[in-house]
Amino acid sequence: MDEQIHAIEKELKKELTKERFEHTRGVMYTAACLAMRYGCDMRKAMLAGLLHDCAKHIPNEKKLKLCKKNHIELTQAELDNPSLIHAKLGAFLAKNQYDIEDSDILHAIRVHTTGAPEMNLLDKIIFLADYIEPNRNKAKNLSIIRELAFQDIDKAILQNLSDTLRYLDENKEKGSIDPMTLQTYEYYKQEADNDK
Ligand code: DGI
Ligand code: FE
Ligand code: FE
Repeated sequence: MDEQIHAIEKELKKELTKERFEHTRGVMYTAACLAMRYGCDMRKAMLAGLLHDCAKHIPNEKKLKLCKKNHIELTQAELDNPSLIHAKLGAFLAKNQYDIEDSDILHAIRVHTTGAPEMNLLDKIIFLADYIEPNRNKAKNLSIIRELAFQDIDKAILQNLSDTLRYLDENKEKGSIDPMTLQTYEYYKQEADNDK
């Protein structure tokens, strides 16, 4: 195994819960498979997958403090739902704690929770791998999205987003919908309609 990947794995194993660490490895290998399928840089996909949730274990209060200290600007949606912050803060830590300089990897980590309109291939791969990795078992339509992910990545992204929006609508205790999640859905819906 690549030395850098191995060293980061070792460090993350100490920081994350067993479940989160297993999820992280699941995302890393699922992202590698999607990178093979779609001709993306496999190593970048693995590093982004490995580090995408590196800020997840930090308590919300500390997340807010770290953002303030490091001048990381937060949106109203992130202030209202601090669990969303792990994406932006994760990109910061990937750079400053795990020495990742590649801007594509950092961007994929940054947008992995809400997605974003016009995601690049690596962004899409991490967004989807996070949703479909083998340890996931709760979401609706998982087997359909898993199959779709390897057939038509944009269709899989659209189904993922539409299911997430429905889930948030039906489970209000999970917090309000970030306008970015909605914007991402609308962008990929429009793209799909344009292709019809
Ligand atoms: O960090 P993970 O659990 O591996 O996955 P993630 O970063 O995609 O976060 C998943 C959670 O984020 C899931 O419970 C849905 C939630 N989420 C996604 N978009 C939004 C959202 N939560 C809120 N409140 N608003 C959103 O727009
Ligand atoms: Fe996450
Ligand atoms: Fe995740």
